[in-house]
Amino acid sequence: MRNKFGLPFRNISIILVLIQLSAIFILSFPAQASQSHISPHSVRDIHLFTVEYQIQSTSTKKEVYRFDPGTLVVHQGERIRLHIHGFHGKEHHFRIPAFQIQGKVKKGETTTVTFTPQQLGTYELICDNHASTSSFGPMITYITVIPS
Ligand SMILES: [Cu+2]
Repeated sequence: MRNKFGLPFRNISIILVLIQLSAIFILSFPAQASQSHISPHSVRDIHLFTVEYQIQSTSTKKEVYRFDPGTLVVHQGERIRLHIHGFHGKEHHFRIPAFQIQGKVKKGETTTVTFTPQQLGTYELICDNHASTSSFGPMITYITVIPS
């Protein structure tokens, strides 16, 4: 027996069953409910690079060391794993005084530090070797903590 589409009724029954099974399958995996985009167990990896800029002309030669990027935005209570990659400059001794962090990164190496900012505000990650313009800096990244 065939319907007006020329399909046997048995085939339509099979299609209907497949549609029902698909719906059951899809509904059995609800979308992850997420009130906040910050999971207490997750860690966000951020990569920072030590770079050097130079200009040279017949009359002048200047260079400056920088962290790239120079601004980071993180959330309050967010676990951050900061990887600082040494590209340019032999060695950089850095500090994040607000988070009681200090360390050094050497050329060709990566130094990783972790922290979980609790207070809103903007904090400095500064290189002591290149802290000001007189020492080929300032080599500073500003870490801004915003509400989660
Ligand atoms: Cu430096």
